[in-house]
Amino acid sequence: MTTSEVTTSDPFVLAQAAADHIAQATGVASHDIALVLGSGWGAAADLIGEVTATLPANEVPGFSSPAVEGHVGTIRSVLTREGKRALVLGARTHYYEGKGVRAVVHGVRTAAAAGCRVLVLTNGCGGLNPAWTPGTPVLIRDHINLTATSPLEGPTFVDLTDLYSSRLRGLAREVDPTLDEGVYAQFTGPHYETPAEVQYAKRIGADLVGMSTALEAIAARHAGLEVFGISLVTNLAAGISPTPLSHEEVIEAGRAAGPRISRLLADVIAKI
Ligand code: 8IG
Repeated sequence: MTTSEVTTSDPFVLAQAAADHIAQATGVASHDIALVLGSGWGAAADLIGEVTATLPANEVPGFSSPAVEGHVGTIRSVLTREGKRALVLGARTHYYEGKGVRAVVHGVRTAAAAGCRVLVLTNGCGGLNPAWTPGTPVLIRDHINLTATSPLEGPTFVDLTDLYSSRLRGLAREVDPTLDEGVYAQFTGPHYETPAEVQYAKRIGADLVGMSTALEAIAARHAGLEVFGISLVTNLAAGISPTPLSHEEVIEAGRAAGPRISRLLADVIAKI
């Protein structure tokens, strides 16, 4: 089945169609854990286990090819050493692509429809703490949604207390006690912040600035998933660093941090 063969205006029906396609194409009836890989995290799934199937994302209903270099357009099924089935979504849709919030959270809803109970959200982002040099992983403790939108429609009053599971953050700190935590502010992008906007984010309590994750986390909570969020600080946010931001810097910081964050993610997954 291709995307064009699924015609529905209900995002949950579309997610179920995607989950059905994944079950059929991977031969795995139900998955346990889903991972969304952001900037710098492309290779981080390689240590999780054995890849048993790789699907081009654009063949799965509702998914499209990613817009950003450094993002991977595949959906992989991985068998972990503990016998769990992980669904690795390498095809994130960002809000700035203009496809709407439903498209942004389609992967999350697909993960839930595929049976997943835990969602690991990763991203590359800007850091506000100067001690976080490029390549530092930081646990997301909470978020501030600055997109002025929500993935939920209608009177859907979902509680977001402990959205980023303290249980899962605890597991991560057992793996690496040096991990810091921070509050992630999602801006819409695609431009980076001005230095003034970074100072604003700092004053309202943010430690990290990015263009993803918060909307996905909200949809995940609504779908009943337990959320683990982890950022890779690939650059100091604008004005924190004396030098301007570049996409090349972001890609390079991700490359350099690859082995450490791959090991970290695999060790956390093994404990879930
Ligand atoms: I990678 O500094 C990455 N993504 N908003 N700001 C925002 N998004 C980012 C940044 C950043 N770095």
